[in-house]
Amino acid sequence: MEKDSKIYVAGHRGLVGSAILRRLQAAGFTRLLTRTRSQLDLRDQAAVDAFFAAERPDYVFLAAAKVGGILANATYPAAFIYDNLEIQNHVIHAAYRYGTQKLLFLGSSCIYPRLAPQPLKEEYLLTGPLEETNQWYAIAKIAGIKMVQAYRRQYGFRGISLMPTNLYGPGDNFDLQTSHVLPALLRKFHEAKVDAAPRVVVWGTGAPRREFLHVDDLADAALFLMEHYDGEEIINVGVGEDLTIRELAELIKEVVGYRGDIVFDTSKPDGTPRKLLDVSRLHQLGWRAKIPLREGLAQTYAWYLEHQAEG
Ligand code: GFB
Repeated sequence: MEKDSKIYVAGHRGLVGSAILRRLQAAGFTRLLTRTRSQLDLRDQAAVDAFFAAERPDYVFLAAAKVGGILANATYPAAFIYDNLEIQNHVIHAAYRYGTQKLLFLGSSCIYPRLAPQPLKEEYLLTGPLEETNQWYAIAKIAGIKMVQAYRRQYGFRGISLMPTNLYGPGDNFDLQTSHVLPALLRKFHEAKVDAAPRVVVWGTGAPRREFLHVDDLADAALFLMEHYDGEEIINVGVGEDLTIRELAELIKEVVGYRGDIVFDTSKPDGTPRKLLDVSRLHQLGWRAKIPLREGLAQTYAWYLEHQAEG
């Protein structure tokens, strides 16, 4: 990418898109294209087509998606499958049609079979049944991966797909009904501390294991791979280490400085027992995550404290 290449970041107000935008700005890219949802609804094919015809971006980071935690995924299956299929179909097809040189698509670690061996290697895709709670989202993301591969095979279109593990960081969704576990727990422990509440309720058994990557690391990996990787195979992006939800809760309790108890609500789903990514392919390509979880948590908590009034 040249510093004056025209680069479209789709979804620039989300957790991932905003981090990619910050990373590109820091690297000195000057022609960054963005559109808010009210300016351009990516579920509207004609509008996406008109945007690409007028702007003809050289590079596209496709970070626009409908995302949410375990409860949101299970509650809104239609929205998760429809919105994501629409957004990615329109953007990938328009990028191909209007001469985009390269596109980066973002999947998710939930595309892998629920009970696949750990750590999850890229080749485990489509080797078994998916996790029930987020299968709708996963199917849409798998369709996106296959679409990118199909356009490369048939048209020589240079699309690449990254599979990030669970992400967190500044700009995350802290709504307790729709968020992922990490921002939810930061908020719950913070509010319990402020209210001097005796306990914090954590969903599920606490036994599932998750891997967490700071979104600034993901953005750095996205820029690195856009510049240094051009292949059909998907690439996992993670840290290569995980912890239980119980351990995460204890760590967040410590970072927030809460002194009460932790209780588990086992009427809530656990989801996939474990999804640790195998990151050997990423390491071979020359990239590694840098932000340790405790440091990332402290920084995200500070961000939350500064911005909670806006939410
Ligand atoms: O982050 P999370 O919502 O999604 O939940 P997944 C992870 C684990 O944390 C589950 C537990 O076992 C939850 O039951 N958990 C405990 C909580 N307390 C809470 C809480 O207060 N809020 C939430 N949200 N969880 C997502 C998928 O799965 O992973 C998406 O739904 C996406 O599709 C994302 O792929 C990466 O990790 O289970």
